[in-house]
Amino acid sequence: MAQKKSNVCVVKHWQDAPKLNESDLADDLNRHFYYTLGRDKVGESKHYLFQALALTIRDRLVARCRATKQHLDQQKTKKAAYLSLEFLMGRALGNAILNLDLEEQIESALSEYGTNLEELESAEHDAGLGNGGLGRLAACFLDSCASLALPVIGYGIRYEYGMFNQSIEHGAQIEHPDKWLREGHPWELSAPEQAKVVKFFGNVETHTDKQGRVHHYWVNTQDVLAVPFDVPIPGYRNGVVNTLRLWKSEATDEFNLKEFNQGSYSEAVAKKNLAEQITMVLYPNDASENGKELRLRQQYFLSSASLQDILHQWTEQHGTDFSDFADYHVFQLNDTHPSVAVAELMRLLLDEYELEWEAAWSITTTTMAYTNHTLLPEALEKWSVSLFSRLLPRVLEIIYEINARFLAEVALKWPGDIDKQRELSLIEEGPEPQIRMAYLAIVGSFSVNGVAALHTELLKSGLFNSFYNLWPSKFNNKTNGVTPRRWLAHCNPELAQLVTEKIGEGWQADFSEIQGIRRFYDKAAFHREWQQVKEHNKVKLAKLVESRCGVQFDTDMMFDVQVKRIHEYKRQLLNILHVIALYDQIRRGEVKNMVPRCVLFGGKAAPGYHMAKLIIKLINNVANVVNKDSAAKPYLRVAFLPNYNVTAMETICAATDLSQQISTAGKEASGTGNMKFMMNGAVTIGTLDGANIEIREQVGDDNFFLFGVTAEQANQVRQNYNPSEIIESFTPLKNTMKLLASGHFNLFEPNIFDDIILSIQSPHDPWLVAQDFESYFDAQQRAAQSYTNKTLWNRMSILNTAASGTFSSDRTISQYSEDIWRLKPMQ
Ligand code: T68
Repeated sequence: MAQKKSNVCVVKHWQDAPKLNESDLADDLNRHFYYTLGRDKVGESKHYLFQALALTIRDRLVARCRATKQHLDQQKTKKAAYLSLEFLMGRALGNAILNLDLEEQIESALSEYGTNLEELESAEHDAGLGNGGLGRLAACFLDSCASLALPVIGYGIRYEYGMFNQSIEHGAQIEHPDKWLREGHPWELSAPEQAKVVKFFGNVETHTDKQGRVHHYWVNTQDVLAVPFDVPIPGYRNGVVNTLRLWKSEATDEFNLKEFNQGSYSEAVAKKNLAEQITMVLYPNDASENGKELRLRQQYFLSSASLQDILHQWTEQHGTDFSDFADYHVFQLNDTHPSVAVAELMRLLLDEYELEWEAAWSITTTTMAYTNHTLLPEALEKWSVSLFSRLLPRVLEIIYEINARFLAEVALKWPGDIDKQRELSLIEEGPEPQIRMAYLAIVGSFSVNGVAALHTELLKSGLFNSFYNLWPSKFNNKTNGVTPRRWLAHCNPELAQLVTEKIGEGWQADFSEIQGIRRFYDKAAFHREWQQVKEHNKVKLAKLVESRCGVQFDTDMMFDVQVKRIHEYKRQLLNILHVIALYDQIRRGEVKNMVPRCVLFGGKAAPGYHMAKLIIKLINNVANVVNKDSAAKPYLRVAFLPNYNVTAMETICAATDLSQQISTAGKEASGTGNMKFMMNGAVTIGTLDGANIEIREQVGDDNFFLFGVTAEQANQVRQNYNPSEIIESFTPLKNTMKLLASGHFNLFEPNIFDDIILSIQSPHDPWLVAQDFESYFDAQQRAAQSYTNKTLWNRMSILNTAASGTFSSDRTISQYSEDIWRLKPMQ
C-alpha cells in the first residue's frame, strides 16, 4: 500500500483501488442519478436513468477489467489483437446484465423508480459501428473471447456517425445521419494520456551512417492524434472483462499552436477539422470498395495507432528487444481493411526500433493472420500507387521492398514465368497502377482463413489459387458462429427458460449442450410449450411491424423473413418475385391449398447502389398493392421494416418461422443471420451457399428446404444462360414477369422498374434469378405444406435449435485460438 507522507508525491496503483461493494447496487444507482448526472427527477424520458444504470454497471465492469489486466500483467501470456474497421455492437445494457448475472438486483433497484429493465433498455442507442455480417461477427467474437477467458483486445474506430438510419418515404430508402453519441456513451472510458501520433503526407529522407546502414526518415508529415476510448467487454459469468479500444482522431496540439502563434487562428481551426474528419463517419458500403482517400486514411489510422499501442506496451516491459515478441502477440486482420498493418509493422520495427529487414519480416510474418470475407471481385481492395505515395510515402517504399523480395520467391517456384510474376505481384500494372491489399495480407501473414467450408475451398481453388499452390499450409477454414448469449439467451428469454428447464443452464457457457433438447423433439407437451413461446415472440414482432410499417401481421400465419443488407447476390428480388407470384395466384382465385403467410423484409442499401435501392422500392410498392387488396388479406401480408439493425434482429429472429437464405450459390461467403434464425428454431429455405451447407449437414436434409443450382452448376449455367426461355417455360414465372411488366406495381411511376426487369431477362445476369425461380417456388410450396402440419413443423423447429450447437462463436473462437492464435485461457 502506498503510504501517505507529507511533501512526498504518492504514486497510487491499481492495487490501491477501493473495493466496490457490489451488493449496494441500488445505492450506486441513486448516487449516479442524483450526483454523477445531477438529476432531480425521472422525467418523461428515461434516458438519464438508463445512463445512471449504465454507469452503475460500468463500475462493476471496470473492477473486473482491472482484475483481468492485473492477471495478465502477472501471467505474461500471449495476447491476440483483433483489428477491424467495424464492430457492430448494438446495445450493451442487456448483454452486460446477462453476463454479470445482475438481473434480479437491477429489477429490484428499478422498481423504486417505478420502471423496469425493458423500458430502460429501449433508451439505449445501438452502437452501429459496422455495416453487417463482418462487423457483427467482430462483436460476437469479442463476446466469445471474454467468455472463454481468452486475452484478446479489439481495436477499432470510434466513428462519430455510425451506420446511417434508414427511413422509407414513398417506398424509397432515405438515409439519415446516425449521431449515436449525441446523448453520450456511458460505457466508454477515454485515456488521452495514451494517445498516439499517426503520420500522413510528407516525404522520405535517407541517410547512410558510418557503418553503412541506411536510415529512413519520414519527414514534413501532417500528424494526427489517435485518442483511445475503451469499452469493457464482459465474459459470461466468469469474472473476465476484456477491452475494445476505439480510436478517435484529433488534431495534435503542436501544429495548432504553431499556426496560432503566427496569427493564423482560422487556418489552425480548419486543419483541426481535417484531422477530426478521419473518424467522423463509417463508410456504408458492405460489399464494394469506393476507393476514397478518407477511407485509406481511416485504415492507416487504425492500423498505425493499434500497432504503436502494442509496441509501446512491449517496450515498457522489454525495452527494444523484440526477439520473442511473436511468442506473445498475434494480430488478426478482419478482411483487408486493416491490411496496411503488414507494412506499418515493418515500418515501425525498421524505422522506429531500428531492426534489420529480416528480423522485422520474421516478426511480421509470424504475428499477422488474415481473414477473407468475400469472393466478390468488386469488394477486393486496391489502392492506387499514386494515392499511396502522396498519403503514405514511407509505407509505399516498404510495400515495394516486400514485393521485390516476394517476386524473387515466385521466380524460384516458377522460373522464367513472367505471367506468374505479373499475376501475383502486389502491384497491379496498368495506366493507374494499384496495390492489391489482399495479396499484401496473404504475403505478410502466416494464416489465411475463409469463413465457411465452401468459401475456403473456393478461395483455394479460385481467387487465391496460386498463393495456395505456393503456401498450402497457410490456408485454413474457420466457419463463422454467433454468440448464443445475445442470440438466444438475451433475445429469446422465454425459449431460453424453456430450454433451461429441460436441460439445465449449462448451454449458455457450453453451447454444444443445446443438442440435449433433441430428446424432446417428439414430446407433445414440449411441442405445446415450444409453440407457445414462438406465439408470444410473434405477437411482439407483429406489434413492431404494426407500429413501424402500419401492416397487420397475423400470428396464425407463417412468418417468412428475409433481413440482411440489400444486395443483388442475396436475391431479395427472387423473394419479392415469389410474393408477386402468390399475389397473382390469389387474383386468379387459385387459393386452394394456399398457406397464409406474412412476408417480412428488412435491410439497408449502400447509398450509391442503384439496383439495391430499386429493389427496396419494388418491395415497398408490391407491399402497398398486396396489403390494400382485401382478396389477399387472408393469404398474404408483406412488410418492409425500416432501419433494420442489431436491436431489430433481436425481436425478429425469435419470431421467425421460415428463414430465407437464398443467395446465388458461391456468392455468400458464410452468412451469420442464418445461424441466429436456426438457434431460435426457424427452418431455413436456402441454397447450397456459405454456411447453409453446414447448417443443412447438421440439421439433416429433412429439416431444411433446399433449392437452386450449386456453385459449380452456376458456373456451367452462366456459359449458356437463356433466361427468356426459362421465363417462358414456367407459367408462374411467366405470369409474374407479365404482371410486373404491366406496371401494376408502379401505376403512377411509369417504367421505374425497367432496370429490374431487364436484369432478370439478361443472359448476363450473374445472380441467376430466373434460373433458380422454379426450384425456389417449389421449395416454398414444400415449406408452406409442412407448416400446415403443426407436429411436423414443431419437430423441424426443435431439431433446428438442437442442431445449432456448432454455430456458436465460442466454437469458432476456440478454433481460432487453437489453430491460429495459440492462446491459453486465463485461469
Ligand atoms: C460478410 N461481409 C459476408 N462485408 O458477406 C458474409 N465489406 O457472408 C459473412 O458471413 C460475414 O461477412 C462475416 O464473415 C461483410 O459483411 C462488409 O460488411 C464490408 C464492409 C466494408 C467493405 C467491404
